[in-house]
Amino acid sequence: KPRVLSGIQPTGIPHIGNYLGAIKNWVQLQDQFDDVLYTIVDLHALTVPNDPKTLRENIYKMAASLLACGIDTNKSILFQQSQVPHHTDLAWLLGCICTLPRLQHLPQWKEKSKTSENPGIGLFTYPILQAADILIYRATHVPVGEDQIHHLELTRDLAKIFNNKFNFNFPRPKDIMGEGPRIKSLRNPSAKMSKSDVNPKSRIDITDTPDQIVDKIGKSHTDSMQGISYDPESRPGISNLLQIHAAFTNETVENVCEQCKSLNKVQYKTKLSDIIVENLGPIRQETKRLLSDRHYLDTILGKGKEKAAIITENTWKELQKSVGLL
Ligand code: AQP
Repeated sequence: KPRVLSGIQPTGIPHIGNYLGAIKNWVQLQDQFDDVLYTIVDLHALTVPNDPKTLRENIYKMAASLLACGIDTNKSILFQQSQVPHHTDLAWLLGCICTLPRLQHLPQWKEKSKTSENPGIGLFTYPILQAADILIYRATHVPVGEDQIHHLELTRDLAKIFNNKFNFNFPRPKDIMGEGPRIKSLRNPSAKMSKSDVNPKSRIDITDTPDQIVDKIGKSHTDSMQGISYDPESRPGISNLLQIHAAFTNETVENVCEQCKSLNKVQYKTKLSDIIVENLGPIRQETKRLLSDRHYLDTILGKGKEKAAIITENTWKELQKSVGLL
């Protein structure tokens, strides 16, 4: 039976890259599948230095943001990863069958270990925990960004090795690539838009005010060429803005270009700012409203945890029997 699972790190308010590249797609998947789980992966957020107070706050911020964007707990299960203990239990079992070179070759590790000072073991092994997040639910479909494809491949490999070794029956999870584009930083269009970018002007958060949106789009990095055209190679800045535009209005980039070809860059940036302000307005207000009701958020996450935990309990029992612990 198909089951969808995906996760997002509570490392701050989601930006429009997270929204257009992942969350918008998650909202649609709730109507396409009967069995859908979304998890706030707080244990993954611990792989980089974290202040406890900020993390606690970020978990609420992420829960409120996801609900405001349209995640509906009548259609999907929304829960906090750390509150369901068998994710880490399974991660241990998978870690015991995963070889060192398999992790060392992952492109994200190669990249992240270069930029982090003294990276912890958690940053190295987190793809194993990610595999456990998926396999403990026997999820069959995982919406992922292209940066996560290698980790899903690892998940499939570990499932296969585990199944062969212990005569188990993990399914082979498929990736469903979201249709959303990869949104680039507004300050450096060769880098992706990221929550952890030190420059807040590089991204638009889903709770940014109209003034902030106008300011960030107005100051976004473009080029000295005339007019509006789509060419990610030679015009990465303006092409990024066109992608954001098309994703918000559910049009093709070609269509958007056609409509805007007579505008100059200042006029185009004003038009795009208006579109973003209009689309994010209700999300900003709803996130703010939900954040002022912590009791409600606790209730939602509490119920999600209960539902998720029930699913994992049987699998964990079977796993223990298979490996000889029970
Ligand atoms: N720039 C982006 N464009 C499109 N999609 C994006 N995603 C992230 N950045 C972009 C997608 O959002 C989902 C959740 O991502 P995450 O928060 O779990 O981790 P991330 O990919 O590492 O996102 P950030 O914003 O860069 O966070 P930090 O800075 O904390 O690492 C994923 O599906 C991701 O593909």
